[in-house]
Amino acid sequence: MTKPKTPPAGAATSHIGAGGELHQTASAPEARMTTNFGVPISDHQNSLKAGARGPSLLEDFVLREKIQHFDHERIPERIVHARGSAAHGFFELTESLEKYTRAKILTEVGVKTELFARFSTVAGGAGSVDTPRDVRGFAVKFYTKEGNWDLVGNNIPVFFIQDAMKFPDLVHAVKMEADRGYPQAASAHDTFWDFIGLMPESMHMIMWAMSDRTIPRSLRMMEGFGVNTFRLLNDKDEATFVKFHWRPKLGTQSTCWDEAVKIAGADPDYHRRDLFESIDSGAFPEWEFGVQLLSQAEADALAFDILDATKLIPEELVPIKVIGRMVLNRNVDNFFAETEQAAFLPTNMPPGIDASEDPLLQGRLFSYQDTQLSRLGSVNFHQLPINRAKGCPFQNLQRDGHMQMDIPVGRANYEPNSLGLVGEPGGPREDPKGGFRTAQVMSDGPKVRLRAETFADHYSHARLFYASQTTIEQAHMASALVFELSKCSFEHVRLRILGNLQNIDTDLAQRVADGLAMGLPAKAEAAVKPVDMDASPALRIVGKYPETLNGRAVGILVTDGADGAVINAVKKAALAEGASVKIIAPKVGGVTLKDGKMLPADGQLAGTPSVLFDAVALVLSEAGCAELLKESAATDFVSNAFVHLKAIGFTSEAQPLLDKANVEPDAGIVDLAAGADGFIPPARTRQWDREPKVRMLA
Ligand code: HDD
Repeated sequence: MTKPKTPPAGAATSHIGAGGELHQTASAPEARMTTNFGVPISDHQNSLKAGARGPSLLEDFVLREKIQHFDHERIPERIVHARGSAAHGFFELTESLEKYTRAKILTEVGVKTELFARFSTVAGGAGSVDTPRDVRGFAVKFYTKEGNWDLVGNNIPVFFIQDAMKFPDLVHAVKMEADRGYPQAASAHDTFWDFIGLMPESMHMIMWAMSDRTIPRSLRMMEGFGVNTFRLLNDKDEATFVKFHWRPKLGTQSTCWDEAVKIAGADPDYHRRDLFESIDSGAFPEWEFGVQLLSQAEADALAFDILDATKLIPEELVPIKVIGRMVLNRNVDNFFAETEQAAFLPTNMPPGIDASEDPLLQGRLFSYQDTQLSRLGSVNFHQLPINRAKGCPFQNLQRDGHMQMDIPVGRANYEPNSLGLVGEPGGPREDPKGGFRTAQVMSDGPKVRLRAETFADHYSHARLFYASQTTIEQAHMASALVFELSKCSFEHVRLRILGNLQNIDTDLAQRVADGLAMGLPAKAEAAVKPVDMDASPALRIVGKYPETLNGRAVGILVTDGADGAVINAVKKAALAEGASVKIIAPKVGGVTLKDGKMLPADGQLAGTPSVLFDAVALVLSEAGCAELLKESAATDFVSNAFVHLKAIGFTSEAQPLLDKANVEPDAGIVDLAAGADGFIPPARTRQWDREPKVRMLA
């Protein structure tokens, strides 16, 4: 692929002047604009007309080619995960899994493998916002030496349904409603909760979906999971079950719900921008890569079925072995060519990795290849630069088709042949030893449409997840359920969910019922009586992420007459901890500081609200503060920072604004008179203790 070069200013100009005279400057061939077939274009401003004021001519192939290309610039968006952001990077193995697999990517320690990672929301369209309550896709394409490996996961380790047969129903239910075309990118509506209430197998995933995991602070601060159980196969074709995990170096961090809602308006591209800017600035996002490994006997000994994607294996039961890392270090050059055309296929597995019989995964093995055909329009989509195997050659005898981008050589396009192909006698042949082999799994049952008995327990894992959360997170889940169900207009839909919740936790069910001002219905009938599992603290977020300013954003609100020394001290201390810092002022041109110096602003107050930062400092002059008291954007800036549990540093001149915003003193409200140091520790995290004072949690 060639990158278009920007012609030097004035290199290729040609236009008809007002008096009809032709102005021209010749340009070098590599600088000039051409048609798609290389014909140099003399005028890119005006269409060909019969006279300066006459009709345009059909003969104008330059205009027609340009408009026609434009007319076809969009392709169908993904039916799910349409909204996504991506970047390039590498995977580096730190510990070999040689005993379990012959996949080179998992056995060659120290080798760096190129990769492409795409993160997405699920329900919204390609132009929807970044911060709805939604599961996030976490898809990684490794360009291995033995073909592409696509690990197409989510930021949640379980799924809503057990069998691929129900996937179209799930997606129809969550996306905008069929008759009215709304809501966009939201699960808070009747059809979703109607379906969920009728599908008790979804209850575990619902607990995750209602947790803060679905309102991530940043794509760089999300865990990732392969979700389905896969197999590793070693040289002797011995199989081991495996679950794949990604753990962000910055820890798993979330926004507050009210904050996420406001970010959607303030910066719909919040996550996309954050990913792009962090990579652009050299702060490369990084994840640890881990595996949970289980023999058949270990899997059989578990109280649940590892082929059921609504169940997780607590890491307290089977520890996660960290074996590598992923670093994203290069932004895409072209969003469409790379992020949009990237086609992930769970069937892309190198030798040594294999699928399991998980009936959800089995359906996925068909669906992705199929969807790419309608999305990308050709069986040759694997030849697009972003999808092409890069770590190794690809050669076979498949030929022709729409948009064949290569020129395959040779006379014989069949196998076996004895005419020679690709320079080798007989052409490419299968490799029984090194090629992909499937695990030899016994399968001799009758053909049936049945759900295994071992899939029947729909509540124990939901109980495990809820019971493992901190009280803060449990309260957020109850509030999220109240919010979502309050958007449902059918009482029977709400009641059915409440009945299901009773099988998870009676206190949770009661809190949600109270939040809806409804009575509690009877427990939903459970196919299998739920059991209590040992809590898994690893499933929490609060108290688990590292308290650090690394990767976080600090906003400093300033006015004319502010003290530059205080601003610099806050900025220096925050930057030293790895934060990004922005100056916000009433006007984007900046402010004149106390010492008369100009300080340019990075953002104007109304367009840069505090929801875009993790901690804020108010460095104001007395007169500046008096002006801000007349501006609701300033009061909102402060009161939102307070109710979103952020640290607020302030100079004494800002006190009237704090008072107007109803800010009450606590450990996160820091007077900067003593220097910036006191502001840094609370800025590293949220002030969870403040929450009960500012929010009526359900
Ligand atoms: Fe899927 C896209 C993840 C179940 C069918 N899925 C898609 C993407 C992710 C996932 C991350 C976006 C890839 C990208 O960035 O292009 N999907 C999952 C996970 C699942 C899951 C973790 C449960 C374990 N998916 C699932 C099922 C089916 C599909 C059961 C169908 C039987 N998924 C698709 C799809 C998509 C897709 C329709 C839409 C766009 C695409 O494939 O390329 O084929």
